[in-house]
Amino acid sequence: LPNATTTTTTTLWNKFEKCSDPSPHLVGPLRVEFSTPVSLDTVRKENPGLQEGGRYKPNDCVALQKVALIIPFRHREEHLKFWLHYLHPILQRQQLNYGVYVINQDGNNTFNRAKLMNIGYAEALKEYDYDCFVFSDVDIIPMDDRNTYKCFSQPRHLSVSMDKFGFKLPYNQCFGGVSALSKEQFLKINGFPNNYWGWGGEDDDIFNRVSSRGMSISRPDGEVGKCRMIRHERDKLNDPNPQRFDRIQRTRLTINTDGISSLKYEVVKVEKDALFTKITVDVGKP
Ligand code: UDH
Repeated sequence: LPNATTTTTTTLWNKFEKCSDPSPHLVGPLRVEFSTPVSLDTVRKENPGLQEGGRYKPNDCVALQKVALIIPFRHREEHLKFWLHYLHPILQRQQLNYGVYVINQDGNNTFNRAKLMNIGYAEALKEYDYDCFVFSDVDIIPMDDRNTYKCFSQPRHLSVSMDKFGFKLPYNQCFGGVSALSKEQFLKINGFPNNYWGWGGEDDDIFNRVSSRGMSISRPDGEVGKCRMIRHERDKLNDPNPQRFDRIQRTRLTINTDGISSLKYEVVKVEKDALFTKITVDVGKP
């Protein structure tokens, strides 16, 4: 056969084949810095292969997982631009079928990170049959694309060696920052708690949920798991929650009644950008 015909046949064939694991497009360690601001327009131009709403799937093979990326959000526009600038190319090299959901808390009540993540799970599933959910703070960027933003046989903690903690895990039960749960794992723990208002504790409650349902935490090694956090001051309306210490003692008593099964909220607005779907929600107040 002439070469051209052979190539065409191979391409058509691969289109219906599963993508290989790991992706052949990974490059390893990445330069990550936040000194030069990026504009959304630049990031849009850098990522011509996206579908409206920040959706992507590889066009030469079938992605191994359908991943919804959920970002709890309010007033962090500058951080979001860096996140999109760095993450879109990484996620495409990882050959994921993915969508980016920015869950924006409306109004001026106390921030509720875990509830926003529950809402992201529910809203993403209304749009597409995702099988994996990656929950990411807007200000954390991975420094190695081998840290695949997908799900594993156990709930995954991805931001394991952060610059702000000297590239070490601050404590063994740590599950904050960036995590990944399959739909099945998420439902097994009844999702996340809805009643942690303000900063802190909700990530430890999620850890307790995972271990009380007999699961363990999967993590990349400390090299692959390196990430940078964008430095920032404490946000308004997200002061440390004084109830957090009591609440995390009671996870086993609250897990069945408080979670995705009891989630209540109102969607205020849905906006589709080329780079993300922004869902503004009323989460209520404490
Ligand atoms: N978030 C927002 N808006 C807010 C609060 C939180 O978008 O007003 C989201 C955002 O995705 C953020 C995540 O929730 O990445 C976690 O909140 P955080 O960044 O406040 O938590 P972290 O523990 O920082 O990273 C705590 C404040 C540190 C102050 C240090 C002052 N030098």
